[in-house]
Amino acid sequence: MTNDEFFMKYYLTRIVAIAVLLLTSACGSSVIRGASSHRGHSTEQTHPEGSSTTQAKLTASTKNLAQNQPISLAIDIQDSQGKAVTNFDTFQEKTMHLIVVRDDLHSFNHLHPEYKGNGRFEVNTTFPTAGEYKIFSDYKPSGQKEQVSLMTLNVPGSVPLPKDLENFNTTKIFNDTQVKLKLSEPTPKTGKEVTLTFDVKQTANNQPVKGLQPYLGEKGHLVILKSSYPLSTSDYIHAHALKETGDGQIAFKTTFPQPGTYKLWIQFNRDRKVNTADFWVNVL
Ligand SMILES: [Cu+2]
Repeated sequence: MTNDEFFMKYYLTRIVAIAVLLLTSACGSSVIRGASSHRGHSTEQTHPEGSSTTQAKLTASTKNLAQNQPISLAIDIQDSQGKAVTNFDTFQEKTMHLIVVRDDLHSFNHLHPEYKGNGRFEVNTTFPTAGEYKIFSDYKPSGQKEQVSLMTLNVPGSVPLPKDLENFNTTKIFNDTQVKLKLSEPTPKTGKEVTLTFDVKQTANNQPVKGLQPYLGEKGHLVILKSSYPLSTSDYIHAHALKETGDGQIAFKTTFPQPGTYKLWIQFNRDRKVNTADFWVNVL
């Protein structure tokens, strides 16, 4: 088989797979239902999917998804009977936090869909590469606990090879900012609380960055996902920053629910620009 033939066959396989997907989803539209469950990994394991109280329904503005193509996503939050959930509490300054990752955790996006009423949220975005994306929507129906619903969206096309192999560097440098991760335990253990401290310094003089501005009401935001296939809501941890930390320090306490490899994305606001640094951590 020549290269051209190989790629033609590859694309045809993809197209057929997507056609099947569209045909099997309701009414031929790209609507995918996501199961939901209470946030928090500890309750997660004791509550099977069946105990969901709300669900998220995803509708993409086009059936012809492609990488780097602007797309609008609508997310409808419904109760277990399919009736719209209409009232939401704000937390961390937003009514919904949307974490979009490619299933291999190579791509990360944190969005805030706008509430349009009648249970519907909308957001515009693009998907940087082809692949299977998992969308975690984090929201709080009024008077209820924070909920996490999971949706899936497939973006067809050829998947590029990773630019570099994942590394476990504890220092990340971008432009004039350096972020160093320190763990209270060199190798965290399942079920044992660990403190994660991120030191944010200026690359030029190695001095702590002073006066980090709040990002969504906190000094920083941390999303943690366990590398799994398929990803599920039990792999998702949204940690809250500790209040009392020094200049350029953002700290979190968390507990890893299972052994495995986790990816961490720390987001913070330096000079009105949100920076994202990612790290991998092994948990025994
Ligand atoms: Cu958010």
